[in-house]
This record gives sequence, C-alpha cells and structure tokens, in this order.
Amino acid sequence: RTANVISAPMTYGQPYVGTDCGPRWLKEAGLRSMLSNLGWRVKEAPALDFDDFSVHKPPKVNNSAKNSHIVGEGTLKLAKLVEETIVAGEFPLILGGDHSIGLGSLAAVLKARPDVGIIWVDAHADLNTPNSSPSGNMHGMPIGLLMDGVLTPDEMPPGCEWVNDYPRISPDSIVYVGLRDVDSEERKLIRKLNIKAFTMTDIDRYGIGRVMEMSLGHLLQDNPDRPLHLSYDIDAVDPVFAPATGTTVRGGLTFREAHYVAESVAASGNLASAEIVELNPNLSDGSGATETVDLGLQIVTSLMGKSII
Ligand code: DIR
Ligand code: MN
Ligand code: MN
Ligand code: MN
Repeated sequence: RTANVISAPMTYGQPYVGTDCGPRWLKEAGLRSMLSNLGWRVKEAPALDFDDFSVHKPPKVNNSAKNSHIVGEGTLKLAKLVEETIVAGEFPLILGGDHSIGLGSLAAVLKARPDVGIIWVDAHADLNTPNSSPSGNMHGMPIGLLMDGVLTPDEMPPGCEWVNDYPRISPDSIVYVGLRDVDSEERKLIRKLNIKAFTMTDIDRYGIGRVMEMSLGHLLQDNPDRPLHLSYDIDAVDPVFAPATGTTVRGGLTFREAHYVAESVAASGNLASAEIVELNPNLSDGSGATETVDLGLQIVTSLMGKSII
C-alpha cells in the first residue's frame, strides 16, 4: 500500500491566512514516520501552488463566490493530481487548506471511482451555492456546486466551469456527521434531497457508535465493497479540543468521538481516499495551535489504520 500525501494549502475559500500552514504543520508533527510505522509506503507530491497560474487572470469581483477564479483553477490542479494518484493505484491523502479544496478532491474521486460513497465530517453542510451563501466563502460550497440537481451548468461560478465536465454527487451517496451550524437554504436542500445527515443531536441521542454504524450502513448497504472518501473538517471537533480553525462552533465532537469517527471508517476496510482540512495554526495562541495539529495528526493516524491494540 502506497499513500500519496497531497498538500493543498488553499486559503482563498475563506477569509483567514494561516489555513495554508496546515499541511506543513502536519508534516512537521511527524506525518511521514507515522504512516511508515503503520506499514504504508509514503510518497509526497510537491505542494500544490495556488498562487502561480500559467494563465493568470486579474481577480474578478464576484461577491457571490469570492475568489472563484483562483479556487476554480487551484481545485482543478488538485483534481488532476488526485485522479493521477488513484490511477496509479495509490491512496490519496489530501492535506488542506480550506474546505473549498473538496471541490477538486470530490470531482476527482467521483470521476475515478463512479460508485464512491462520501462521508463528510463537519460542523457545516458546505452545501451552499453562490446564490444561497450568506458569506460568499467558497469553503461553504464544495458539495453545493457538485450535488446533482442543485446548480445548472451556467450557474457554475467563473473559473469553476471545468466542474461541468465531472460527474455529480448523487444525494444518496453522501452522509454528514457532526452538523450543528446549517444555513437555511442548506437545511431545505438536505430535506428536499433526503440527504442522510447525522447532526450533533443525533450523536447525543444514539451515541457515536450507532451513528457511525448507521452512516456506514447507509453507504454500504447495496455494495459492501464500495470505496469510500472521507472528508474531515477539523471544525467538526469541539473547539475545546480543536480551537485553531476559522469557523469554530461550540458543542462539537469530543476528543474520543473525533477519533472514533476515523477509527470506524478505517475499520470498514472501504476507505479509498481521505482529506483533512481547515487547520489554521494562526488562529489560536498558546498551546491551542499545537493541540489542534496534534489532534489532526492523530485523526489521520486513526483513519490510516491505527487501532489501539
Ligand atoms: C457557512 C460557514 N455555512 C458559509 N461554512 C463553513 O459560509 O457558507 N464551512 N465554515 O466549513
Ligand atoms: Mn467544511
Ligand atoms: Mn466546517
Ligand atoms: Mn470551513
């Protein structure tokens, strides 16, 4: 087994610099040796450069999807690299960067593995569109831009038109875990499209064990061998344990719940690609930054196969 570590230091999907430091901090915390210790052969792709474009267009003002050209061009680069990685038979382990990179990684896995199931671990639904988004920040839109039946091709933000050549997410192919801050149009879409969503209320009610059993059950019911993509937004975790991220929301996953999500997905044996996003070591002083990065690394360790005994 070979893991290709892909650094996607994107910041343009949200307002804070520092999100680009996530990959470097995770590597400095010992990502490579952790993976080798778990038996992975480790490759490292050169970090994607989101500031150097062969065709550099002047930044156009588009307040409904801010920085859409740079997000669009950058995520296309990521999509191509993830596709190549999958074609080469390697496991793409993608380090964000903000969650707008999900546009690239999801497009790639949908194309390379048409039957992929998606687990989206997040406080937020990231199901906004340029029209529905209250912020215009594209880290809140990767699923909205790709969900089947949500956008018409001409509604794709400028710079993201390439997405129209990629497959769409079918609403029954994605499961949310950890939601607690959902915008009104996102809520309507989740209900209308009947998307499987486990909120923090569900985790309170059923416990994380049952929630993960139901999540995996939903995605694997018709095909036990289905490949899974896990997208882990660190803001799913309670800010007590993960303060260094841009949009903290109280009442999140506990330290152990955060691990269990990754452990249970790894134990399914179906995980085929993964990303961890939104670590921003700039956004916490004192030990908060190190604690967040350490937790991020431990989550990655769990999802790449570490079990306690
Ligand atoms: C909010 C926040 N729903 C938005 N989204 C975040 O701006 O669309 N996603 N923070 O991770
Ligand atoms: Mn997110
Ligand atoms: Mn989030
Ligand atoms: Mn976010």
